[in-house]
Formats: sequence, C-alpha cells, structure tokens
Amino acid sequence: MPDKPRLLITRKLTDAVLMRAARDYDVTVNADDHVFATDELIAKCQDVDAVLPCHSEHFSADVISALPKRLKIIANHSVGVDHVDLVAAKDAGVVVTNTPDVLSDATAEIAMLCMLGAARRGAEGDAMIRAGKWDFWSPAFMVGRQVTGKRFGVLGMGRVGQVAAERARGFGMIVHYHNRKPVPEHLAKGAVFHDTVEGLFANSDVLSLHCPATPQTTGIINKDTIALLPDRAILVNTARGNLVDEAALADALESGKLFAAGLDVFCDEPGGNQRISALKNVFLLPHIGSATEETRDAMGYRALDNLDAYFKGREPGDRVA
Ligand code: 8YV
Repeated sequence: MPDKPRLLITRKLTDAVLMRAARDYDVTVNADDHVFATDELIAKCQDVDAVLPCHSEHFSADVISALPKRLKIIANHSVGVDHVDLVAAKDAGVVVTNTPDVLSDATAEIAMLCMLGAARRGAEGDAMIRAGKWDFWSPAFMVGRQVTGKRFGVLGMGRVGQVAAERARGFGMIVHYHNRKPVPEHLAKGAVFHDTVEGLFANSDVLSLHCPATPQTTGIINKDTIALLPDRAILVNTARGNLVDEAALADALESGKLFAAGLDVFCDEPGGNQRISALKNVFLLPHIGSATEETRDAMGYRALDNLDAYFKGREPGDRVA
C-alpha cells in the first residue's frame, strides 16, 4: 500500500473530522491549538504534502515562496480565502480550495442574531441584568427598532447572502441587493437588484455585508458610503472586518447617524476594536459565524473531500486556485 499523504492540520478540528483525517492521511495536528507564527507555519509545512488551515493562518506570497516543492495543496477550512495569496499560489503551482455552501446556514443565522441583537438592543439589556442594574421598567425603556417591514440590504448576493435574504424575508423584511451581476430570479426570489453600491445603500434600513474581502471591497463601509444610508440604519457584518473603516463606523454610531451595528468580525482578530466595544449601540460576537457543531463537521469533511479528490487524481470540487 502506498504511504498516506502527509497532512498538516493547523488548528483543532472536531473529533469526527480528525478521525477521518487520521484514517486517510499521516496527520500532524496542532496539539494546543495556538496560532502558528509565520516562521513556525513555514517550518511545520516543510515535510508535508498538504496543509489544512483556517483563516487564522496567513499564506502570503512570502510564505508560499518558502513552502517546499512537495506541498501541493492548501485545503482551507473556510469559505473566505483572503488569508491566501491566490496569485502566488497559482504561480507556485499550489492548489487552493475552500469550503463553500456548508457554512451558509450557520453564518446567515449569525447575521440574523447580529441584526436583531443590534435592532433590539440585546447586548445592552443583557449587560444591564448581569451587572445587577435592572431597577426600572417603563414603556419608554430600552426601545429599539423593529425590523418587520423594513428593507434588508444585502451587499454580495452569493451563497451566504442568499440564505440571509431568505431568513430576513422570514422576518417580513423586503430584500434589496447589490452584486457584480444580478442573480437568477429563482435565487433572487423577488429581491430588488441595484447595479450600484450607492443604490443599495440608499435603500437599506439594515445593511448586511456578505461579500468577500478583496482590494476592491476593503473599506467599502466608510464615511462617504455610511452617509448614503438612511438615517438610523443598522449595519451587520458577518463577512470580514476590513470591509469596514472602523473609525468611520464608530463616528456614525456615536453621532446617531447609525442606530446600531451588529458585528461578528473585526479588523483586528482576536481582540476587536476598543472604541466600538465601548459603545452601547453595538451587538458584538467573536467571529463565530460558522461555529456550530454541524457546520464545523461539515467544513472539515468538505476540506477532506477536496484533499481526497486531489490525492486520487481528480479535480477538487472547491478549487479556487
Ligand atoms: C471561520 C470564516 O471563522 O469560512 C470563513 O471564511 O471566516 C469562518 O467560517 C473559519 O475560517 C473556520 O475555520
């Protein structure tokens, strides 16, 4: 029997995924689940044929140029691939895959949690009770904004955006979206297409970000684009932190231009943004969009499916480079 391919798994995955990986690969795991520093990542990659990383490992052009010739595939445990320099990988002949579809439901759920938490002041209420400071009630107390009947703006009508739109419809919202191209009607389901970002922003009482992080989308939420949103709109970000100029967002939340924001992702992770964390009108989560038992298993299996295809000489289903 030929030797099993050698596989580096950079972070702690579910037992079921690790068991399947160990059955089919000669696996090196990251026993204490720390984030590899760049040098350590390069060193760990030296004697493997494949790596299964998360978005926490950065494969820059420099890292990719330091990978050994034997390392043939980076099978990501993420749908986002902004942590991998795809051009450098392609040039180096390293295959890159991701895990689309399997996290769309979980991430759309978190978008709804962020939307409702922001609109209905979920974090503020929770903090008040935990601090033993709930000593008053009146009809004027903790009044939020209702989402029913409001416009739900989707920036990026891909897989996650489509599921988020579906869930928002369940709350009686009217979906608007911007995408590079309109999506077919059986996927748009009546959502109103805007061919410009400006058009979408002007029509979003809640704006939910579902686009990939690229040089074109970095800072797409900034002082100028926030000004286009209706007054007292709500921003939801479950995609990537760097889509947002966080200083401009903090200004808009402080001034009342925005009613609130629900954020699962930040420019600096882990950690977040101190200025935003100090505000009351935010609902914050620590990048847990895909963190459900079901989805973690499914993401791991999907990454392994891609590896299996590659090592069996087939084209991996989710190849992105
Ligand atoms: C995870 C993600 O945080 O898929 C993505 O792009 O950001 C998330 O699902 C992560 O990469 C899980 O490993």
